[in-house]
Amino acid sequence: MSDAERTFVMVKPDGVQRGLIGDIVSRFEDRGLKMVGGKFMQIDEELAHDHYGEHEGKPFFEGLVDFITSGPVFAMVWEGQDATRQVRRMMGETDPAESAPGTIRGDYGLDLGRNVIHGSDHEDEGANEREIALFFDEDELVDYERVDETWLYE
Ligand code: IDP
Repeated sequence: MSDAERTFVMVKPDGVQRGLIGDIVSRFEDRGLKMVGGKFMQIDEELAHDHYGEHEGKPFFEGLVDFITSGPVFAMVWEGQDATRQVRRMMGETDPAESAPGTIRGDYGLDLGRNVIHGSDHEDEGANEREIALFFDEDELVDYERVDETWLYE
């Protein structure tokens, strides 16, 4: 495999409440990505501010923090070739209304403030590693081989 990398993904509170965890995990599994970390958890104010710090001061920031701390999330780390960019492609655009059918946000959302899923931004160098470190300790990530790996990569 070339370009193997890890990326941070999270089913947001709306996705958890709507029972979409299983479907979202299946999509990444079916694609051939490998889950190497997973944590069902509640985000507190401090973590919300750390995670979304780049948006502090924007008009939607307080609403975003309220939303992301409003209920449990399912935080994950997925590994695979070009994982960060491929997850973003599978997610669709930030606004579900602009997301193509077939993408996660395009299939499950209509509103910008309820877009079901977060994935590290592939255009922000190092965002994946930063976000993984924010949510997971190193010993919570598991190294293993999937049985189909030789059939997924040339
Ligand atoms: P991303 O989640 O696609 O990476 P970002 O621009 O990093 O998009 O924004 C983070 C999150 O903030 C979005 O997923 C969305 O939930 C929320 N958000 C972004 N822009 C707006 C807005 O204009 N109104 C309300 N919520 C927004």
